[in-house]
Amino acid sequence: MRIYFKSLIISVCLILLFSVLGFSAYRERHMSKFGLKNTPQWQSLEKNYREIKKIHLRDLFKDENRFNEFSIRDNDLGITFDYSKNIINSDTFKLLIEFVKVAKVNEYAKKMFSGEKINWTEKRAVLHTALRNRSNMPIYVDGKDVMPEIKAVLKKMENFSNDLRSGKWVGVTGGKITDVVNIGIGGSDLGPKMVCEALKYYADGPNVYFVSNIDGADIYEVLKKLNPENTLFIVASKTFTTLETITNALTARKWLTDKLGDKAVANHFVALSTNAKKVKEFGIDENNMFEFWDFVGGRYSLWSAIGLPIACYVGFDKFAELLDGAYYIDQHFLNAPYEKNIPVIMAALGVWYNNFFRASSHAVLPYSQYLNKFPAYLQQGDMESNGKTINFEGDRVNYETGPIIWGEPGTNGQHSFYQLIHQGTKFIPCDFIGFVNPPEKIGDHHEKLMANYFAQAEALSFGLTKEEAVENLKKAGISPADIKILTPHKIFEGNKPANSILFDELTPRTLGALIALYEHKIFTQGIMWRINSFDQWGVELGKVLANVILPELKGQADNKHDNSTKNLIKIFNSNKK
Ligand code: G6Q
Repeated sequence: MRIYFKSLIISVCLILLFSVLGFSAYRERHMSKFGLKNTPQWQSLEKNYREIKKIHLRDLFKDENRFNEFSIRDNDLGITFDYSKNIINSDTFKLLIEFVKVAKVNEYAKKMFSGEKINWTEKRAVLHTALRNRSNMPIYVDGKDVMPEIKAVLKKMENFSNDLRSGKWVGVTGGKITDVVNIGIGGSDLGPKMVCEALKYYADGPNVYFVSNIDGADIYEVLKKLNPENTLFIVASKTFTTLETITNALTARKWLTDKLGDKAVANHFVALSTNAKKVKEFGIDENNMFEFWDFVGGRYSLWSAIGLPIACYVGFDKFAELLDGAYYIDQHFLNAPYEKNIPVIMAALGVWYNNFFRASSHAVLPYSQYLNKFPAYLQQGDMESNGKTINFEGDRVNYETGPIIWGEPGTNGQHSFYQLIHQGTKFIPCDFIGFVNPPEKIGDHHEKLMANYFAQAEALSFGLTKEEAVENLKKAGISPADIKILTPHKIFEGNKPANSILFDELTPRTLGALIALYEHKIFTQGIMWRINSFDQWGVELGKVLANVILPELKGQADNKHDNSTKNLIKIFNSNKK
């Protein structure tokens, strides 16, 4: 009887144990059903957060091995990624990697790279990676290998940019094209604009200007500098229906044809688009159209025909090097183990601060004037991708998703908003981006710049204690009475996290790699948050309402709105000259 009772107890215990284990495995497999926050990974991270938030980076750095443990060096690319100045210990790191694993980031990445329609709300594949596929591997969408078309457009871009730069392609009056104006907005503007600025040092082609805003001031200020005989317009629009772009393109066409006649359009206009019909209707010959495809999202399109202004500005070889750099990171992202995978680690740390420390923003601080447009570019890349509230199952998430991305190049930011990062009440993780060797070398500018790059991350992490502040004031000969008043203001709490991304050089290849690192960071976070990073329905409503209001501003329709909008429109209309 006793033996029977004992085995009964053991069996009950075993059943309980297996059902708990089985249940947690089931729960991992069905994250959505239970909600991310109820997964064991989330709960373990929450527990780790409660412990680690009491520990200062000063204490974590008592471990001399910390840099070795939390940094990655890749000699082939010439990049060092130091993430040791993050508020994590080995346990946190393991748990974060565990979270990436159960989110199945690599599985989803493979789906993206192989052309599966992971952008399910638009029923589209997401294949910006195919545009920089430097291997001979075919990539299929709906059973068709897309690589031959991609290669053909790259060849066409190469021929065109060579002809333009060499003077073989001339204006209607035989003049060399000295100025190129890219007319596009959003993804058809920010990427190529950022890259042209970043590679300015290498520029040896025509001047390149970017017009995006529907505000007439944008195109007016560009056109007034130019001579139509030497100007080429690139109309960049995936849909070729975007109000801003078409309005600017029509203004440009009028400016050109008023001076050079209708025939001039053939030599002075090219189009980058997926919409051949609309391009034709606009009056641009199909031969002068550079195609791209539905599987290229706007904000991921600089690798496609949308990169034509880059090829014109720095030459096609440099554009190809940009693709090489991105391809290098694609392979790293697909193949490196999560523990050594830079974009995965960047993403996991971002989730750590966003969801556990409740950081609502993330600063991107390039210590390179050439990268001055990088934060603005990344604002679209990140915020349009991960500014979502609906998860894979169509439910509203009950956790935070994409943070606010912002930043300015160092050291300019130091003389403006760094005060708040150091001593304000907001918790802001920062990415410091720097280069060991700048393209230009002028005196000791670079050492001075980089001294600030290293100093700022150090100051944010370690701060200045009360004792150190008092000591400094004493050394400066401040009176005891004033020391008492000043001390609280002189303390830097520190414990503000920073990633340091340090490339050996700024070249087209490393720039391509940098952009791809952030693209894959964004992708990884989207998967971890279980949202679609590749649609952008949130930009639609405002466009629809603007179309309703436009005729009201022209006196062609009645002003029927809420009390505020109605009165604002009334004031606009009655004060219009
Ligand atoms: C990006 C968006 C958006 C788009 C612009 C311009 O991912 O889709 O920024 O790039 O609205 O669109 P068109 O290229 O179609 O003019």
